[in-house]
Amino acid sequence: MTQAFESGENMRLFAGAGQAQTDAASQSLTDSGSQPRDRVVILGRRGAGKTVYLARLYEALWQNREGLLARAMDGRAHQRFMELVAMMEAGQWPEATLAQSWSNLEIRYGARQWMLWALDYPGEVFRRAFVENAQDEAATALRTHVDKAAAVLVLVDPVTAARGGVEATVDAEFGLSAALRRVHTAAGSQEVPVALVLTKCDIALGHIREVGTARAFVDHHLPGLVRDGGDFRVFAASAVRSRPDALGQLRPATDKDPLGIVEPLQWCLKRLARGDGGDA
Ligand SMILES: Nc1nc2c(ncn2[C@@H]2O[C@H](COP(=O)(O)OP(=O)(O)OP(=O)(O)O)[C@@H](O)[C@H]2O)c(=O)[nH]1
Ligand SMILES: [Mg+2]
Repeated sequence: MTQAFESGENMRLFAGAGQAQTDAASQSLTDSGSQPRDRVVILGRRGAGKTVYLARLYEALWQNREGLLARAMDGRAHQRFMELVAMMEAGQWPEATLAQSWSNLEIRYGARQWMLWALDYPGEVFRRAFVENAQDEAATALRTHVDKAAAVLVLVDPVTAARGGVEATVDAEFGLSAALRRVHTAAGSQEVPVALVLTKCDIALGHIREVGTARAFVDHHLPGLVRDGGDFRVFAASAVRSRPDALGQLRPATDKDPLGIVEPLQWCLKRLARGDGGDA
């Protein structure tokens, strides 16, 4: 089951692509002097869709979709992802995440192999780390992982971005731009690819179409993030489709494949593999 956050484990928690483990073709991620940058960090406020996205991403990678293959190093992590997927197959959404958990994944992409630490954490930790600058252990750990990010996946719920209240906007603009500024400042001249993923596009497409493209949506609704967050590539994804039940409640419908969930990671890994700053 979930390997929950415990004191002292915080350095190992966050989604990270670690250094190559196996052969000469394996890719060591980049290193910026004293601060090794060896992980892919997933950022997202409360309810952004982190848990659903990670579970469906793992499922897709386990099935070797889009040329990327993943295998959890620990069977309990594999089981946890599969339980989340099964829960959605049964029409239930996961509960809001209460404890941080991590899963060490072996990722194979072409001839390269990475270790990726898939991390799931409660969205409140994101707020404490980057809006409130809190000094508690979990918030400090998240900032530490951000300082070691070789690549970042930022998950944003477009419905909340378009219609959310002040707290959601503060998280999305102030919090995310603070996190990305921190990434780029710590990285110095080193490029850290950042993929911003608009989640839940099965229900959010209307909000995006109102503005035009996914990039235009971000420009329009999150101008503070665009101004202060540095360069990022925008993606749109639907980790799971949904349909209303008899009471009109949206339920997960897993009979259709997810859309666009592998591409952001694939893009980051291509950028890291090329290491030349060019487009993938
Ligand atoms: N339609 C649709 N709804 C989604 C999708 N992903 C997430 N949701 C909805 O968003 C809710 C929150 O998703 P989670 O993955 O639990 O969000 P989280 O970022 O892990 O949230 P915290 O753990 O509270 O930080 C889910 O319960 C669903 O109602 C999606 O791809 N499509
Ligand atoms: Mg969660």
